[in-house]
Amino acid sequence: MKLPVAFSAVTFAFSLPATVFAGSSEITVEDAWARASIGISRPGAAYMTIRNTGDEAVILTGLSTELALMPDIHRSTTNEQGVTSMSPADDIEIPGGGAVVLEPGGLHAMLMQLQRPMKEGGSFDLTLEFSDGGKAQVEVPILDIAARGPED
Ligand SMILES: [Cu+2]
Repeated sequence: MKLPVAFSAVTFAFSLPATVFAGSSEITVEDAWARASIGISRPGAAYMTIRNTGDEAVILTGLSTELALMPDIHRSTTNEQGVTSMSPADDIEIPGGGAVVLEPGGLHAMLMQLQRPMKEGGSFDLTLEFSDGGKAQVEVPILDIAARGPED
């Protein structure tokens, strides 16, 4: 499923194709999804594929959303003992012609300090910020609490 993204807050009210011009490169966001939350005491997470169809690398530097006061990009890792932990990821480079996948067990958009529960069937807007000043806004559908991947 491709979701619409838009270049800036000025234009996001319009329905645009799933392409954003982040400086010299073209970024598309595909297959965004999130799980429903039980409440707001635990952080939520969102997943997606960020594709760079341009020639030059673009660096994802941050996130913003009205849903959470502290959104951040995290990376989960599992050590040799099988213990999984996560920590803030450094800037994420999306190479020209490449893609970065945010998925359970790996990179994810961590949504800390939720402002409201994430209810199945709802959605929220998430803005990706890039090093060249470009922004991509994606509407993230909220799937059921046990979802493992995006809907077709
Ligand atoms: Cu996390």
